[in-house]
Amino acid sequence: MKNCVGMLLAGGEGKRLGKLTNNLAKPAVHFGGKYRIIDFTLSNCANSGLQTLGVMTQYSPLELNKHIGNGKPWNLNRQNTGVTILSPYTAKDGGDWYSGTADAIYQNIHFIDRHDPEYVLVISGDHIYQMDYAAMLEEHKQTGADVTISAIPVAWEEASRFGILNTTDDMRIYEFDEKPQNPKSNLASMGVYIFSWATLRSYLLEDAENSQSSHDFGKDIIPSMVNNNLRLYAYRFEGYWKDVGTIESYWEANMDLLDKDWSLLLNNENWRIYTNETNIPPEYIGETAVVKQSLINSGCWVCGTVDSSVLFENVVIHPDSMVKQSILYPGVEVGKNSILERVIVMENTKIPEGTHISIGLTEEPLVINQDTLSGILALSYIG
Ligand code: ADQ
Ligand code: ADP
Repeated sequence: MKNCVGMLLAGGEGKRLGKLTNNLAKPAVHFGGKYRIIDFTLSNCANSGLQTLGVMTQYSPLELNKHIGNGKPWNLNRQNTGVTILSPYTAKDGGDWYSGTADAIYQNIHFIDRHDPEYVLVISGDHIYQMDYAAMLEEHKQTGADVTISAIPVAWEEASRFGILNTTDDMRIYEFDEKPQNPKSNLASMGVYIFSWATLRSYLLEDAENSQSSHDFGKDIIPSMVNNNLRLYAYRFEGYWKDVGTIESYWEANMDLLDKDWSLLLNNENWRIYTNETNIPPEYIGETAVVKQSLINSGCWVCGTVDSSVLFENVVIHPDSMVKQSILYPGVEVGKNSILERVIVMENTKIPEGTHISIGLTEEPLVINQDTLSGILALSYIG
């Protein structure tokens, strides 16, 4: 991966994640009991042997920047290379906001040029997956492609949320539709691209001059490359991949960690997911506790029932309460005799004794924080 620079897009607002992204960039949202969403992509970079990574932040970057720090957990704390946070203000003179994903790369052309790479890997900070980018680069070289796009089949009813590809038998892409209303295939772009830098560079310069363009990879750059008959190839990814763009898919991806039949393994020794570690005491499981099919992080104190749930650090579950199919962020406390089902409870929320909130399987899981709690209790979501 020496002649490849990674560019990680981590600046999207993530509106569809609603309350989870108030004051927080989507890639920094908590995930899986001890991680942030972006840890999966950062760990993929580390495990693939990537040495130079630029992270483009924009919307509410404070916590994200703090989390990434000097990149040590991901072995990206090297001198000269390693990880560099690229905020719009440090980019081009004057520092406009990034108007689209391609503009974010365009404004950082000087950063990429400094490393003079042959290839550029463009990735997103909001996907849950374990992927070896080095294997993809190998295929990019073998096919002699200008662009390689990682692709995976998705459920047909979800296909219009993605960029959809059509390929020949040898995986050459002859058609690309960004979020089509009537998809002609269910092979979706994962938003993971490897470009030959010289080609991408010239397209970015041209795109920047085009006032009709929205400066977006999916909407502008890729379609224009297909139109110009460049060599675009799809790289078929085999494995777990999820775009956690909505509350429902975010909740599902957390639940997938609890299902032993899924192929997303946090205890895969060959593909560790790294994060910033904190130093807190072990969890305590009391004698009245019943815990099954759950992830329980350090510092938790459990005396009630926890079933099919994800508990981040320092969560307290008082006796005679039940938490099911839920995600509890750090420092949440659930009072006695409470029932929580299919909810996401945000940091340090105190659920009072005797609370009953059950969200049905057909409804979107409910996000609760201290500010919205009293309103929710007044409405009493009793299932
Ligand atoms: P979307 O998921 O809609 O589609 P988009 O909103 O463009 O992708 O965001 C991609 C990534 O870039 C996200 O990680 C986001 O945070 C980040 N980002 C967005 N705007 C940014 C900006 N101005 N500055 C910095 N970062 C920014 C894309 C592709 C589809 C593909 C899906 C797969 O366009 O073709 O199918 O990803 O999820
Ligand atoms: P279903 O059986 O519900 O139709 P799909 O295989 O179509 O399931 O995928 C449903 C969701 O799971 C999609 O969002 C997809 O991205 C994700 N997914 C795809 N491959 C895997 C996998 N190997 N393990 C877990 N989830 C996956």
